[in-house]
Amino acid sequence: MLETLTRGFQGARDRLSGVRSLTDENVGEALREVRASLLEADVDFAVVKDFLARVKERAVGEKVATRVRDASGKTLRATPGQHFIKVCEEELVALMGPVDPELGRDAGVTSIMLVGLQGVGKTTVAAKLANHLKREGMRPLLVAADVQRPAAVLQLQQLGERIEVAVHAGGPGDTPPIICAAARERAGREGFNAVVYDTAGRLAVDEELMVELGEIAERTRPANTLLVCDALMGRDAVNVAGAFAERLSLDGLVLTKLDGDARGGAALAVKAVTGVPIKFLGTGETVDRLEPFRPEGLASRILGMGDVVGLVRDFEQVVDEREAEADAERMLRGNFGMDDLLKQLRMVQKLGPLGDVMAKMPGMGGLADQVDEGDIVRVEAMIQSMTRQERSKPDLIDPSRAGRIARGSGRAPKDVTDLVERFMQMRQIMGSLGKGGGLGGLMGKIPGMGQMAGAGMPGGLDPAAMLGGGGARQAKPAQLAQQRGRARKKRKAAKKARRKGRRK
Ligand SMILES: Nc1nc2c(ncn2[C@@H]2O[C@H](COP(=O)(O)OP(=O)(O)OP(=O)(O)O)[C@@H](O)[C@H]2O)c(=O)[nH]1
Ligand SMILES: [Mg+2]
Repeated sequence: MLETLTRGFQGARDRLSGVRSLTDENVGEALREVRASLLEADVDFAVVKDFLARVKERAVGEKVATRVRDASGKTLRATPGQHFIKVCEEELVALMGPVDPELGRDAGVTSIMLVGLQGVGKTTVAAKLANHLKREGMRPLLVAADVQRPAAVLQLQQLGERIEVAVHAGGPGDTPPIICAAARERAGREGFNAVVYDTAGRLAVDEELMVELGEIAERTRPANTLLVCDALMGRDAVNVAGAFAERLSLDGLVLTKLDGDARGGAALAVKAVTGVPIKFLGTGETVDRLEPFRPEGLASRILGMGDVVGLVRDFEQVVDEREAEADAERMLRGNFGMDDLLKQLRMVQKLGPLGDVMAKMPGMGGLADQVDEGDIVRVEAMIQSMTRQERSKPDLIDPSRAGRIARGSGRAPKDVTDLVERFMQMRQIMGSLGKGGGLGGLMGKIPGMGQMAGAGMPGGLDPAAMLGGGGARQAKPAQLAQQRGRARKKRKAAKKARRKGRRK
């Protein structure tokens, strides 16, 4: 998902690594990489041109604050490359946002009409949205308003059964506007407080479809009209959105099949060109693969820095919120042991396919396909072979203890020392992040990121590294070297920090 774009921005960042200042020339060169990837991702040409011009102007023109003091008075340093990425991030967010994440309501009812071309995923999105609303405690009704395709009603009914949501279908000969009007009345009568209308698709924007949709809209007055487009449409999504917006008042867009397309350029351009904001992303075939769209999240994923906030939200779905918050606070104070790590890893396992989780972790996008569940199992085995004392104070683990732990878990002693070393780095990084004022402080920093980048994290937090290097086992040599380099840098930084700490 969005790999093409990520590659471009990472290439740009690599080009700027080590430069002393941002100049017309080096920024221009870096932006050539970005430009190529934007065009390859099928982003609208005018949008690309505009975006690059803005980034260049700001990156070169703005006075760069390379040193800032954080709340605790520690001086943080940002490199020109980090400043460049921060500008890119802010411009990406500006390009895709702002987005009002709330769905509209009318007289207490959240009604949503889904429109779009054939096969883009309307019916799937209808079920996903109903599922989403149900989770939020609402009582949704799905409406099968597609009489074009014979199997369409059955498809929605099957989905409805799976998520245990009622489906309203018409009788023989009923037209879609009649079906929808009847469904609206039924919702009022039977106390449904959300209604999702799944309409028929056409191969192209045609008059017949527009008339039908206009009539449905008139009779049901949906509080939200959402256009569904798939990522495979590329730049066409922008044209289609324009055509629909001429006839219907669109409140937003749902961009589907982001999992199936590396380009995803539509995500960047559609708001800028049509003014229609993206509201949701579809990232898979199953009903749980729907994400409220947050420009910040997508921007940081595009930049290869993961989606920390999205990840935190996923966590919230599987863990007790208050406990998680307390854990996070404690971890951000640099106060956590191996048991906490184990708990986090188990939570990660609960979140779903590891690759999906990794894709959202900072600095992890590129490794998403390469970490397997076995890595967690191996780390788990090592932690379980530690004594309680060793778990809470991993500093105790000397070579002889490491040998014992290795024997107990069937790993090599080096695996154990690596784990401990990485753990110490992670704890230190967490500690320095937390200094900004607990979890709220961390979250506040994510969109701006400058301070986070300055907090001694060349590639962001790197949970792959926590997986005992296992994440890199199947990585390509170049990636491996890059990762090792990064890990080395981090180790050095951690050592330095430890020395400094001792001196105090
Ligand atoms: N990989 C992936 N597949 C998706 C996603 N959303 C929908 N699909 C698949 O796309 C195909 C078409 O989805 P539908 O929901 O039937 O599309 P539709 O717009 O209702 O199609 P029509 O009613 O024929 O116009 C199905 O095979 C879905 O499983 C997604 O986010 N990711
Ligand atoms: Mg359909």
